[in-house]
Amino acid sequence: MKAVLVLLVCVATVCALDVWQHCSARFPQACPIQKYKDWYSVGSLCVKYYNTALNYSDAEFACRKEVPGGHLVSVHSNQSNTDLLCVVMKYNNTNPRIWLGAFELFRTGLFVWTDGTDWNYWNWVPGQPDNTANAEDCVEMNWKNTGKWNDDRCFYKKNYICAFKNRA
Ligand SMILES: [Ca+2]
Ligand SMILES: [Ca+2]
Repeated sequence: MKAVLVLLVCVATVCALDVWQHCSARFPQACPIQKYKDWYSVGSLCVKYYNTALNYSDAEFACRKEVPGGHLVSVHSNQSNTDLLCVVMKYNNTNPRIWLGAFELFRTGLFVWTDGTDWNYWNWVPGQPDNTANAEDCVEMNWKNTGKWNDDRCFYKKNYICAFKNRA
């Protein structure tokens, strides 16, 4: 069991044993709202992983249709970032790249969340965001370093995590 779990978190470039330890000791709890027990509680959000590759805007609109108040997930702490990584590794350790809810606002160099929450936390891969070819405006996790973020082309299709504000 331990070997399997280690393997799960070693698929990205960096083998993050600390993530394995964190995830096995403290995997996110089920969302406390009865109707969404198959979602997970991460920070003030309930979240769910979707194993369907969509471009960024299709993924955002899929989340809006999925649940009232739904958006691509926003991240506001190291704890939540690691919790999301645990969810990704549980559901798809071979292809962990996912869309987050962040995008660059009209080439201002400023990033915003689709759920309207404050941009008060980030976890970039060193050297990112690099806006390669002046064409990268949407933010993914797990491109190169486990749990870290990268700006990428919005039309690329990636799996994603939806979230809504947990009011329970
Ligand atoms: Ca950009
Ligand atoms: Ca980039």
